[in-house]
Amino acid sequence: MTVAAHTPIELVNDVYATLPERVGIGRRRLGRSLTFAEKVLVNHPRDPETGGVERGRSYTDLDPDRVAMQDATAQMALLQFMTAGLPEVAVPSTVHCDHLIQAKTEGKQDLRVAIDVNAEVYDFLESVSAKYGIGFWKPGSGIIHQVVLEQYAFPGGMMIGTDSHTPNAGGLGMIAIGVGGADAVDVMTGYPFNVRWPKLIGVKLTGTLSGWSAPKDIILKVAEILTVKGGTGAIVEYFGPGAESISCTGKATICNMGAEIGATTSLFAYDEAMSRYLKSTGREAIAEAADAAAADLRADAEVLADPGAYFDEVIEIDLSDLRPLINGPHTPDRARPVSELGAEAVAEGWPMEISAALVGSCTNSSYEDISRAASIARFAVENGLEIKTPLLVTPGSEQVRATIERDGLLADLQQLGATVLANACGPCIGQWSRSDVKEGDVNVIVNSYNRNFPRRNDGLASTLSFVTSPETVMALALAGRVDFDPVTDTLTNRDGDEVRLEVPVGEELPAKGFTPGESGFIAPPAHRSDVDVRVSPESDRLQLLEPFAAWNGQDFLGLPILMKATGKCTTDHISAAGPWLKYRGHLENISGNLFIGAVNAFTGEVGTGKDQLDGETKSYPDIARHYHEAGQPWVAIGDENYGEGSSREHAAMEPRFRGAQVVLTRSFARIHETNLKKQGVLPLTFADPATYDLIEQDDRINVLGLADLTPDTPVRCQIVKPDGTTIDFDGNQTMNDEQIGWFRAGGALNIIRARQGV
Ligand code: MIC
Ligand code: SF4
Repeated sequence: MTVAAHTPIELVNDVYATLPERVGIGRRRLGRSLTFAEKVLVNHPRDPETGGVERGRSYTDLDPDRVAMQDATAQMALLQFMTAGLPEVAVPSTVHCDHLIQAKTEGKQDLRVAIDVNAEVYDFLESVSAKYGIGFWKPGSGIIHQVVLEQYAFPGGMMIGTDSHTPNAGGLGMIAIGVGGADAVDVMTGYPFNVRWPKLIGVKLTGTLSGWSAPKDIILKVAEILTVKGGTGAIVEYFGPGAESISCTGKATICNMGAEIGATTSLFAYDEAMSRYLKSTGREAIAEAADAAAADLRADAEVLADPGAYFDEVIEIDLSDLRPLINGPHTPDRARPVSELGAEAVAEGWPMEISAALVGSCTNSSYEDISRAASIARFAVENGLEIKTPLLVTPGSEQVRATIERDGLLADLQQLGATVLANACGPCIGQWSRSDVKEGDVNVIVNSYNRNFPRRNDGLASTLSFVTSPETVMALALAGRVDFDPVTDTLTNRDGDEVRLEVPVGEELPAKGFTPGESGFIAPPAHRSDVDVRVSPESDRLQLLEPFAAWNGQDFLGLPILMKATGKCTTDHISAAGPWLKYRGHLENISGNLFIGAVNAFTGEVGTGKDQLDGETKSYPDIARHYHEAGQPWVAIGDENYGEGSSREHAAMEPRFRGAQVVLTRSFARIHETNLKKQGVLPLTFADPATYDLIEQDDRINVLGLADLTPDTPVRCQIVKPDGTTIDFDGNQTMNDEQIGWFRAGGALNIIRARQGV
């Protein structure tokens, strides 16, 4: 298999060749017309006649067309793939180096430093990609989701990616699902991707955006309506006349942030905007093929006429009424109109001044986004306005960077004083070396990113992060304060005049087409058997994996509670990013961050708890290491939507490595629950959520009847109080037969290894 810098037209044609027939089968099996998401799904099962199609219930085996991985998750994914004993990947796959570049000075300099500091990891990823036939995108080539949108996504395709924002490709009509590395290993080894057939949420868009409102405001509104767990187990399908008024990259922004509501993925049907984007990015042949297949690249007319009969839930948003929104702090679903932020800041005691404004991330770094931001910069310079806070801009890809440089948009931003960072994640994932504030300094930042959990951007819990559109970030950077509404308020310029900002204008696509910039793609060599993959045993950044032990057939008795979290416990709380990203290829070292952000439900402290073996208060990673060394298995307890956010499987592998056998919560985020299952940890939810409150620090937990585990049946559990009294309760589990097999084998990888005879 050849892996190129773009999806070959042959692959697209193969997908379209089966589409009409499979859509017919889908209609017959479901006995009705289909939504667009359903058409893509029914075109990708391993067996179209027998795979389950019962929403929210049956599991089905799918065959994605592609796999994409970013550097921070690819390390663990490929370390696992290496143990499976295959000569090459079974599906076209790519690795993208974007997360490990720290923002400190400016793009070029920061990139040079990153290439030096991360040399060992980049060498590993490049050599392992070469060895197994994977396409490799060098650091500097861009953020995975922008590169995928520009090169690999296509309408009606299906892909998985080891990053939660993989659904960005839904902006180009693809079912793109964020997964943990172990899921990617399944697909790369030729096994299907097994998921529960999703529920469907329809979002009908009417009207058109105008003024300061942007595509970002649509998803900020959807997040407000559905909350951070409202999309769990569902695909969000956008449709309606308003959908067609949004550019392809604007659609991608909306789909990208569907991760923030827990959705399996989000997507739009194929339309003119997508065709324009495909052509502008050099993929005329794909646009033509999509035009020919167009009837099956959108929902059936009956669905559009009566969506309530086809979707589990329908939300309607009139874009003409949508006002600019800003969400945060600490959670992406806390929304209010920009015009109301000032009053809320007074009520909450948040600072009025903004300490930094940031435009970019995989969510909002397209040509259109930057051109709208640059139009504000031009207006500001022409009218004697200045930024009142540092402004940092990250282009989404080298192609976007080179094009905005050629078109003078970078110069517009720089003239206003913006610092242009590398084409990478940077401050979106804590890769931000910031010296102007320190821990404890309560400060406000505004950005066009997607997540705003505590410590997310600069590692400081005292930073309050607000998420909004790039144009609103620009306006707030010029005001330097949160109590500014660009629609109604004015700014004072250098001459003392009051100036009202003009409504931003953007260009959907560059009039002169895109220029690719410096090529960042390395194709795998044709002869790969002699490629050497280097992992030094002395390395503190990479470590070969040892298989986890299989289940010993016994019930779990007397498990101490290593950690009981209260409130939000995202993957950032479980396995922090920022400085810890450097250990993403070394399971033992990264386990030093286990639960350091979790809020202890017994004490309210962050990152510390009681070691039940010696009674001392310690950091969670120290307790976990102690239990591990003492051979003491344990349980972790979580609240609602435990494991929200990232796809990083480290948040499941670290507990597993340190001896977690069960994680008991009020509810789980989808990717994290699967990651736990994949690694052989039992994820259970309290059948009665009130049971959570009965668990005290010195209690132990019994998990019984494990030999009789059967799909979807509750597991009998007990709280054992220090005086020996017990409280019985049920733990619900959502495993099918295959997943119960993973539990018994000590993780899914052990099954793959056994099948391969390794
Ligand atoms: C994120 O946005 O949280 C990340 C960093 O991209 C993660 C992946 C990771 O932790 O490496 C994600 O979204 O899955
Ligand atoms: Fe990178 Fe941020 Fe996008 Fe995650 S959300 S892929 S860290 S830019």
